[in-house]
Amino acid sequence: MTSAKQALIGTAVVVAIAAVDNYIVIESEPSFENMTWLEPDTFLMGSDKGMPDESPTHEVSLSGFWIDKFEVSNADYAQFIAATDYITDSEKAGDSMVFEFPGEQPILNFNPLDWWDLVMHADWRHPQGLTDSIEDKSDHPVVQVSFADALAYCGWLDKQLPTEAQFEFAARGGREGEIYSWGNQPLHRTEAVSNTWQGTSSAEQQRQDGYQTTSPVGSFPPNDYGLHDITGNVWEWVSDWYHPEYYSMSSSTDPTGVAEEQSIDPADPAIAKRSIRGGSFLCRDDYCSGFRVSARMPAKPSASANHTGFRCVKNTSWTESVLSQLN
Ligand SMILES: [Ca+2]
Ligand SMILES: [Ca+2]
Repeated sequence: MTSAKQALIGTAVVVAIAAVDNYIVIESEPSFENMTWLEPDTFLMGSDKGMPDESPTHEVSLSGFWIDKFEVSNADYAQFIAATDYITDSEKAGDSMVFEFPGEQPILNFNPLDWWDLVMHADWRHPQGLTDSIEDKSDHPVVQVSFADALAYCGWLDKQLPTEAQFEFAARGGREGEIYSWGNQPLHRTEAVSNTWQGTSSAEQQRQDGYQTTSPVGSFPPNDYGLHDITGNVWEWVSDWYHPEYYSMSSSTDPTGVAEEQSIDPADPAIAKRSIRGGSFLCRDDYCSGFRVSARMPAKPSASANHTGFRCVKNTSWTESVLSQLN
């Protein structure tokens, strides 16, 4: 037996032992580095107490899948760009959406839509425009990436974007029927468990969780499945086309969303939208609350913004993934 195969079988043994738990992590296998295996399971998706598009609560069964423990970072995305010379959609367009913080005065009649600007030369290397850089943010989540930019990265690694069902199952971490990835305690009554918007001014929120915009991935505690920032920090692209009534018609087994031509956002019906999940540093208890595990948001797939990133999944069975390491 070659030493290489011995090493691989060693990895497989680690997998077999760890699989006794509901989720596992293979730290020593590059293909699955910083990924967690989630066993096939059935869960209650959605909420009857949230927004209308989160209802009805319904039972969904999922095959097992691997999911990234962290949001994809700038360092991760830089490796992809270096290997492929890929050009993102915002680089092609020459501009992208940036949230302009309103300063230190408390915000009255908070409406984030008032604060978004199309900024020249904002892209993944310059999340807020040319005055900004990722030079000291290599461990922050990549942002200013469109749906296609996210999909291209995952495809480069032979991975996929999660479905909405996979994302919500992962975000719940086994907490059936609960509101947040950490339980039912409202954000303002907990320690800083997630990078969100807290308070009524930029200065106030910085004092409370330490970050006005993105935080390095993994800065906050993981959920019960070992996933960091699965709520908060940045919104994350998922693979489903958005439909506000999808839960009334979705498959109960591995649902993947409606077809593109069926997608509709009632607020902007002319454009088919993808879904984003998990909320961002701009969400707070009384606005957006996208960090609720059942919260859904439509997003224009060609658009990018400085509050949206992603993570990948790998839709291969546990047995196949172990065998692939032995071949
Ligand atoms: Ca914050
Ligand atoms: Ca997130």
